[in-house]
Amino acid sequence: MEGCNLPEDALFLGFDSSTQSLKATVLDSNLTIIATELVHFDSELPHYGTKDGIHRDPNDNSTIVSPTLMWVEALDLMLRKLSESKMDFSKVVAVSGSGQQHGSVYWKRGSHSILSSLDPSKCLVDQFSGAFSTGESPIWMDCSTTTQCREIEEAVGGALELARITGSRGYERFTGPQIRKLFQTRPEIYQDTERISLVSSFVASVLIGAYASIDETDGAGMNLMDIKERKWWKEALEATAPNLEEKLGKLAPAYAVAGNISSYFVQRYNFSKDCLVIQWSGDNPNSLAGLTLNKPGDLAISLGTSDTVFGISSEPQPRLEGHVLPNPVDKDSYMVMLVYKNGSLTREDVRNCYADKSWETFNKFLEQSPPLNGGKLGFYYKEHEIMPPLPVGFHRYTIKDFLSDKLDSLEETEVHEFDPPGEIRALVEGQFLSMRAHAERFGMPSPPNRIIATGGASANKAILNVIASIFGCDVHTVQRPDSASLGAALRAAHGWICDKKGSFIPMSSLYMDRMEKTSLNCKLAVAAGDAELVSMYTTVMRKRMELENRLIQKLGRC
Ligand code: ADP
Ligand code: XUL
Repeated sequence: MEGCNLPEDALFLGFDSSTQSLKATVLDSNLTIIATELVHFDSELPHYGTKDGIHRDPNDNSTIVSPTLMWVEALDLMLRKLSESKMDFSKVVAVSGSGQQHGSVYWKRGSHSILSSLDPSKCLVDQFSGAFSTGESPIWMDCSTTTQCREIEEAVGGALELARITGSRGYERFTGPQIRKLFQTRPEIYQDTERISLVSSFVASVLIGAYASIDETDGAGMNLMDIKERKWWKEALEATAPNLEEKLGKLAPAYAVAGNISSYFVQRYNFSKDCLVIQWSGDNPNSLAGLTLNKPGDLAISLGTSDTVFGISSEPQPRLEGHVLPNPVDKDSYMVMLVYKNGSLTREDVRNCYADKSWETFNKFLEQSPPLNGGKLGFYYKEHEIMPPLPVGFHRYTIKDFLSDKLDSLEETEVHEFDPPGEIRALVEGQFLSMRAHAERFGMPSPPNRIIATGGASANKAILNVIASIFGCDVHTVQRPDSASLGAALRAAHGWICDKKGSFIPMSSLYMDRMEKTSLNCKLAVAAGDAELVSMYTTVMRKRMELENRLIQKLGRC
């Protein structure tokens, strides 16, 4: 296979519209990062009143939304910031992007004409204020749709059948159950909606000035798509809401062209009218691309607002736990993924309580406390957890004879609190013991060939050390922790080259033979932990799973 050259002067722009911020990465034709930028929602757009990018319903903490217009205004601000930093938009030949998965946008009837007639003398936010049938987009942190999940599962023949066809059982944050809830509780809004976008296809729509398709990878996060056929699954559509297919539009591969950038951006920011917008996709799929994950034994761990673990598989078996999605940069293989809702915000919460609100103190405590924590184990759920499904609550135990192999004689004592170093270690070890146990149960390799860590918390070496000790493999990192916007920029280049060649070409042909010279190159951050310690962690992991099962039996789903 030959490598592919990109035009010498070309730039590729990738965005990531995530929970807490909008980020951008610009790659040149050598796949070197030449610029990055960030818009932080809470601090830079304070008039939306978000905390961590979201609004929680004060009367019902399972309902979580974000203001749709905030994402539009963030794009205004991002483009302004990039242009003030002398970004030459005329050199951008392709743009793509990443969106937090599952979140949905409801376009009001008639809004296609707003999209197609934007006035370049005005900012975007003023022009979109009347475009949505509801201005609040449900996002991935919402867990208010348990009833709808069970209804959809039952209608299609059970949870396992839904998982077998769509890649996942019914999950509260998935877009299908969210749409069903809207249809059931606010039918007038559902009727007044002409199009439903995901966060990813929403921003792509703004960029092309028309409704962009949902891509076949992010589409798998909806409980509506047949992952093998890469088409909407009629039974699931019917079980969700009436006339849904017409509101969703067609699906498209992630590497396809969504359209040319609209004249609004050509006139206002001097983009070339030939600049292509490549389909946007979800943040985890974009990270998979940005981390250049292509071997089945490689595992990625993303430590952003959510913690996720994902890898590649050629013949995955969807189960009641975890998710299977089509690989965004390959036509035949799949992406397998586990998702934790209690990621960075829970680490921040525990840090604020026990480590003076400082990562430095947090790391000092982590390093001060011994590996295995003397048998102190913790479950920290600041949010309703997905993996496993457990409600908000902190549970701490000390385990007697924690290194003995006997599970049936597990003796635990529930305690109110540990000392601060013990709290920090129980939190971090607990998160990664759970990740390893669930990844193994899902059939992910054990030990992995290597782990590539990304996301905000992957900048923390003390956390990476714990990962290497628990999983027993090397941990690598990329140049910048934002692999989602990097992956989007890389996918922009990939989509552009597929379009020029007139057919799909493997993504790796963009960087083969020159990986080390690009910004995609991973570096070893921490070498695999000591084998004896890994085996002791295996024992403790089994005990933790036993405790987790007991908690599920006692407390049930969220
Ligand atoms: P998202 O893309 O989901 O919005 P990011 O990947 O940008 O999130 O990660 C943001 C999170 O990174 C913050 O909530 C913060 O807790 C975490 N973070 C940043 N620096 C550190 C650090 N040194 N140690 C641990 N966590 C960190
Ligand atoms: C994936 C998920 C989260 C969001 C966060 O299923 O819910 O990782 O994509 O942005």
